[in-house]
Amino acid sequence: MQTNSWIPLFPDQASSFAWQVDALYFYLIAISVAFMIPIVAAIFFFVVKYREREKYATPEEMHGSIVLETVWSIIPFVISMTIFLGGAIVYFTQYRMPDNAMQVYVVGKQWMWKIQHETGQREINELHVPVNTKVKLTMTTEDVLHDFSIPAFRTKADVVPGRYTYLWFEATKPGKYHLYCAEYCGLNHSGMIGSVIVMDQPDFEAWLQGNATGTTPVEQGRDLFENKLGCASCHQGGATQRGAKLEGIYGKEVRFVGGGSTIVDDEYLRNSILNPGSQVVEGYQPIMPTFKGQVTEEQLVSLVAYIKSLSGVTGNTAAQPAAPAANTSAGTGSNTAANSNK
Ligand code: HEC
Ligand SMILES: [Cu+2]
Repeated sequence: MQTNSWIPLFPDQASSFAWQVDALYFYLIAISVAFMIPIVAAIFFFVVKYREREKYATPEEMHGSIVLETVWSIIPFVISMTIFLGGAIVYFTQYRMPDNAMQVYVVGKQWMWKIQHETGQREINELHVPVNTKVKLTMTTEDVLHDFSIPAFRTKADVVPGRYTYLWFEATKPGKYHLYCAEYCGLNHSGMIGSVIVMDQPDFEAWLQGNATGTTPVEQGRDLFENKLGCASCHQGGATQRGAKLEGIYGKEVRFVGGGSTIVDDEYLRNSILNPGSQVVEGYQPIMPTFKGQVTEEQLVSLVAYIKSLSGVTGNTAAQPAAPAANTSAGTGSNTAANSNK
C-alpha cells in the first residue's frame, strides 16, 4: 500500500466515503485543540494572577452573568450538534447498504478470511474487487468474534457468530490495501490479515475468468437443497410437500404458530435452518429437523443464497439493518428491521 499522503503513516483515502471519516476526524481534532489552547493558557494565567499574596484573603463577591452563561451554553450546544450531525451522516452512509451492490460472502475463522464471490470464485485472505463499484459484504464467522477492517476504506464491522453483519464500500483507486481483523480473536489474531485488491474493470473481468470455479453459491445451495441435505423431499411442491413453500417468500411477511410474524430476510432463513422449532410457520407442523452442526457457515450462505434466488433475489438486496459500529460488543438487537425489498 502506498501512503502518498501529507501525514506520514496516514492510510490512503481509497473509498468513496473515506474523506467523510477524515473530515469528521480532523474536525474533532480541531475542536479539541481549539479548547485545549485557551484552557492551558488560562491555567497559567490564573496560577500567576491568583497566586497567594496574603493569608486567608477573601475575594470580592461575584454575581452571576446571564450573558456569560448564555454564551457558554449555546456555543458548546452548537458544537456538539455539529459533531452529532457529522457522525450521523458518516454512520448512515456506511451502515445503510446500497441497493445495487456487487455481493460478496465472507466467513471469518481462526485465523483467516474465507471469501466467495457471487459468481463462484473463492479466495482466502484476499478480496479482489473492481474500482468504482459498490461492493456489499455479507459476513459471519465459524468460531469467535472477528472484525473485518480496511483502514484505507475507513470502514470496518464486527463479524459475529450466529448472525450476519454487512459492510459496503466503493473503492476509488486501483491498488492493494491492507485487510485486518480488528477484534482480538486468539493466539494468531495478528496473523489474520490480508489484502483487498482493487482492479480496473477489464482487469477484474480477466481475474474472474481466470478463477472461475463453475459453481456459484446459488448452484451450491441448490445441490445441498436437492441432493446432499434432502431439504427438497419436504420443500419441493407436489403431493409429498410437507414443508412451507419457499418460492417468493423473501421480503414477505410470515406468520408463526402461536402469534408473531416477521419479514423474511437472510437472518430469518438462517435461523429457520438452524432452529426450525423456534419459529414454526403458521399452517405447518414442527417436523423440520434442525441442521445445526450439520452445515458449515459457508453451506448456510449458499443455502440462503439459493432460497433467495427462488424469490428472484440475487445478492442485490435492499438496505439491510445497520451493522453495529465496530467494537461495540453490546448487540443492537435491531436486526428485524423491515426489509421491504423483494
Ligand atoms: C422433514 C421435512 C423437512 C425437511 C427435511 C426440511 N424442512 Fe424446512 N420446513 C419444514 C416444515 C414443516 C416447515 C414449516 C414449519 C417450520 O417453520 O418449522 C419448514 C420451514 C422452513 C423454512 C421457513 C419457511 C417460511 O415460509 O418461513 C425454511 C427457510 C426452511 N424450512 C428451509 C429448509 C432447508 C434449507 C432445509 C434443508 C437444509 C429444510 N428446510 C429441510 C419441513 C422440512
Ligand atoms: Cu479475527
